[in-house]
Amino acid sequence: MHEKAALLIVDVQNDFCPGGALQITDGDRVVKPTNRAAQLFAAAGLPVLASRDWHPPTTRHFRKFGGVWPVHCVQETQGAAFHPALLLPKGTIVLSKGINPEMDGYSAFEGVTYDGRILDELLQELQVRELYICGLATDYCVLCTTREALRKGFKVTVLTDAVAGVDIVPGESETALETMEKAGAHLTTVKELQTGKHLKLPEQ
Ligand code: VGL
Repeated sequence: MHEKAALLIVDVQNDFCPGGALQITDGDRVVKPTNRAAQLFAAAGLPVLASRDWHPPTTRHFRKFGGVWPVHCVQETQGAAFHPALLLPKGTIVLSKGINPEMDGYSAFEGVTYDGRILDELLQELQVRELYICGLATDYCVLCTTREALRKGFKVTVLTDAVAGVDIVPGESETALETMEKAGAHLTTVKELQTGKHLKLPEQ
């Protein structure tokens, strides 16, 4: 069976970008390379998936209810919307996560589609065994998603020029990339993807 790759864009949302409730200093830097990666995957006929943090107003994830984070990415708010310059190709599968008020929802594998489907099931159906991961934040959701994908046996490549981190402690994003690499993830860049050496068109 032909096993194919998919692009998984993690949480490129307003609240994680400059001006947002949990802003990453240069979070919006990922938008352009992410758009380029999405275009490449779409042109190759490969699936593009995009997760979004999608919290209820009351969740233990937020500081005021016992968690560590300021209120961010509350369902249906502007802060939870994808960055306005993010271009998701037609057919992009959106996964909403962090819906359970008892859980942080860091990993995209906790996400569900509009019609309630989960990532595991979708990837199996799409015959995807390889994930290219980019987005926000390197040291939280990208890290957790990557680790979970590796645990589940996916081949994982992280696009290092299309990720940015919270870095509450300076250097955490760098450490997160090292952790991902040690756990078995490959690191490359969108720039490198554009050379065409990585993506093969799916077999017809
Ligand atoms: C994230 C911190 C809190 C992320 C989400 O998307 O990486 N980080 N909630």
